[in-house]
Amino acid sequence: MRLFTEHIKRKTFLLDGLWDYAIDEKDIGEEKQWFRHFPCNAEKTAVPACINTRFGYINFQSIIWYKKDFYAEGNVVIKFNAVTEFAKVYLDGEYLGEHYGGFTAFEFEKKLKPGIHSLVVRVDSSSNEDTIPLWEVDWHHYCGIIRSVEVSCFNDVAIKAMRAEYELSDELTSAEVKIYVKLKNYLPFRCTKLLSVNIDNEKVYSNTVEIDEEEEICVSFVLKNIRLWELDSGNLYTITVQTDNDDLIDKTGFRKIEVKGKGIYLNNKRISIMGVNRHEEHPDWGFAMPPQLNVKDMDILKNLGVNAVRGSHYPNTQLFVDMCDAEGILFWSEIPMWGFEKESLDRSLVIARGLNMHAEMVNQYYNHPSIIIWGMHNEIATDSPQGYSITEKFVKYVKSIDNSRLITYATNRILKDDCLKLVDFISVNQYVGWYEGDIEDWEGFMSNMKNSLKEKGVGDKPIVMSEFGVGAIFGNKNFEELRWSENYQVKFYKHTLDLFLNDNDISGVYLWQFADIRSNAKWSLLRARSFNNKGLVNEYRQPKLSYYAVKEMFENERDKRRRC
Ligand code: ADA
Repeated sequence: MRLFTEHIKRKTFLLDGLWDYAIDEKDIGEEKQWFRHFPCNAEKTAVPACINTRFGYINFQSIIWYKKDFYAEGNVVIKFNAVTEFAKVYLDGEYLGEHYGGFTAFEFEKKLKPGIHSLVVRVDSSSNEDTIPLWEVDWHHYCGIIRSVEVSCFNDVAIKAMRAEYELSDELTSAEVKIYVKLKNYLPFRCTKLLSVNIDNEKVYSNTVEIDEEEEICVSFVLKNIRLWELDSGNLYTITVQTDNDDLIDKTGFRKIEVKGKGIYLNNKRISIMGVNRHEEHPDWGFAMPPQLNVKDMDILKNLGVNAVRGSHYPNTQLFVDMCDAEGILFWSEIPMWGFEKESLDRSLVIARGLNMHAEMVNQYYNHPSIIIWGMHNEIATDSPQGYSITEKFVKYVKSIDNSRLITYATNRILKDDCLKLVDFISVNQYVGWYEGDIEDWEGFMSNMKNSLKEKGVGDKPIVMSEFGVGAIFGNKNFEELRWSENYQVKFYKHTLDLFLNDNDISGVYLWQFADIRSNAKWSLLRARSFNNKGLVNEYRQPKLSYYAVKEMFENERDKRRRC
């Protein structure tokens, strides 16, 4: 699940494998107490996986029950790395807890007698006006237990979390580091433990701590001669927190990201983002891509020469973000709030769920140095008071829990957007040359946009072109540059990249998109084959002509910047 070992001492195992499952489209399972008496005709399905990749389930978006028996004893924590979307969890016939939100982890704990225990999960993936995502999005609603389920057993004290905060010196050569460690004591009495914290091989803390029930320890120290985390060189430090019988290992990197005038600066150097939007999706696996497919995507991205990825439109697996950390590739992480119109934006459940999704994303991904951007939402009604109010709430909240990264949202209504002053930089989704106008109309659009931003008083903020692209059906090559052909896509990117990468007002690009994705079958005229076909590679990662054209342009740009 991660690129490195998280625990050496902790007793932990995965429940991945075949589980019993039963479909509950009529929603009778709770009444019939399936959490106690699981249907006896239940068949098997794999976890982690999306049910939709099985025969006959492609459009399934309703309730499934899952069951798995396992042996454990003591203080047991069951961690679900992601369940899409609404999970109710029962253990040995009793309700344990519930969680809403499909792309972040959650856990429940219980003291168990030695023996076989029965875990039942009711997964509801239906959508309505209160769900994030809404029912209509431009991707496929895959559902199920999409990431691993992990069981850990503790005798006494557990290391629950570790967060590494730091402040770099002006010269970026040293850092004042604060490591916050959360401990939980499962014993019914106060307990004493020797706690140590190492950064790489250097011991920065070793002390006896006393824990009642829960304790947070802050370890402060100055780290000198820092190897900075940079583009293309993901210099990482390993932080190991341990007691006599538990441990937590994580990696972080030291870097400074900020906005100055119209530029985005990493470690005091202005950067030009050369990125793609990527859905963590594959038609045979849905969201539950096996690790090797994620590794292969990273191979393809490196070969393409990107320096950034936007995890459109939901938090990605930690494994993928770990790879971005290790490769020195910037990552934009966002919650799946996509395309909300103003009517849905002041619903209290939507606001509460959105805030909670931000809280979970920030807390779980905090230590990743590659994440430089928290994305608040994508293409919502930011031209309305409701859009303003929710954006303001999100920005204020996220800044209050993490003030070390940049905040933005992607707008598809740049000329009438009312929320731009709330964010650190402006992100523009625009499809000139596809849904509107011709490729040659981009110049006119850009100059209108810049004038309008000046008039709105936000002309001094950096601008990132967060989405632009055109559809191309893999294999459709012509002598002409007609729409839906690979040749038209090449023409489009040659024109737009030439324009954006040479424009000093533009701080970066995220092409739409890395790979073709399965999409909304109802939009058949816009989504040929029921896929969004704007990928540089198709859904099986076969390269289109545009892949090579973009690779060449990114390489030239890198050379140009190296020479400067
Ligand atoms: C939007 C949206 C993407 C995708 C894209 C497209 O900008 O954010 O998810 O739907 O348009 O292909 O039209």
